[in-house]
Amino acid sequence: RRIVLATHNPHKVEEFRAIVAQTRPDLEVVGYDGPEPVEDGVTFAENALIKARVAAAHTGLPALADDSGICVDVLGGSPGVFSAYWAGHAKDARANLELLLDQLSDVQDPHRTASFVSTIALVIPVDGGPDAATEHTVEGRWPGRLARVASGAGGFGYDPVFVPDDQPAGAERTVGEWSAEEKNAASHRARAFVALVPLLARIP
Ligand code: ITT
Repeated sequence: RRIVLATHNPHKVEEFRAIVAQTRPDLEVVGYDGPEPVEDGVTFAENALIKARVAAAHTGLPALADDSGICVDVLGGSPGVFSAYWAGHAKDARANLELLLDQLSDVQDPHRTASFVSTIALVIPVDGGPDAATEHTVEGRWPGRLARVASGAGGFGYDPVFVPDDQPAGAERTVGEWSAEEKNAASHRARAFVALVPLLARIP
C-alpha cells in the first residue's frame, strides 16, 4: 500500500523511509513533487495539515506531512514554526544555526534547554468527494539543549547544535555526531511516528 509523504526536504524523506520500514514495512512511502503549499499556520499541526491536505488532494493517496522545528526555552519556544527561515528567507541551515548560537551566547547551562518537535499529519481521502478526508495529527518531542559550537556533519538543519538528553551520562554529542540509525531510533520524528502507528490502521 502506498502513502505519499508531503515534503520537499530530502532529509525528511530519508528519515521517514527508515522509520516506517521498522514498524510498517508493508507501506511504500512515495515522494511528492506537486505544488508546494503556503505554510501560513501558526502551529506545527496547522502547517502539517496544510501540507498533507494538498498532497492527498493532488494524489488521491493517504498523505503524511511533518512540520517540525527547534523550540528554545529561553526564547519562549522560538524559533518553533519559523525554524526553517530563522535567519531570513533563504532556508539557509548554516545561517539559521549560527544566528541561534549568537542569540544564546550569553546564556549559560542549565538554561540552554531546547526541544526538537515534530508534528505529523495524516490525511486519508475518503469516498464522497474530492474534499472529503479524515485528518489526524500527532506530536513527538525530543528534549535536550544547545551546544556552544556546531559539530558533526550528520543529519540536517539544527542537528550540529542539538545535544539530546538521552545519551550516556557525561556524553555531549550533538545529533550531527550521531549515526542516522541512532537518530532515527530516538528523534522527535521517531517519537511522533510511534504515536502515529495506531492511526495508520485506519487507512482502508
Ligand atoms: P517541508 O516543509 O517541505 O517538509 P522544511 O525543511 O521546510 O520541509 P519545515 O517547514 O517543517 O520543513 O521546517 C523544519 C525546519 O526545522 C527544518 O528546516 C530544520 O531547520 C528544523 N528541523 C526540523 N527537524 C529537524 C531535525 O530532525 N534536525 C535538525 N533540524 C530540524
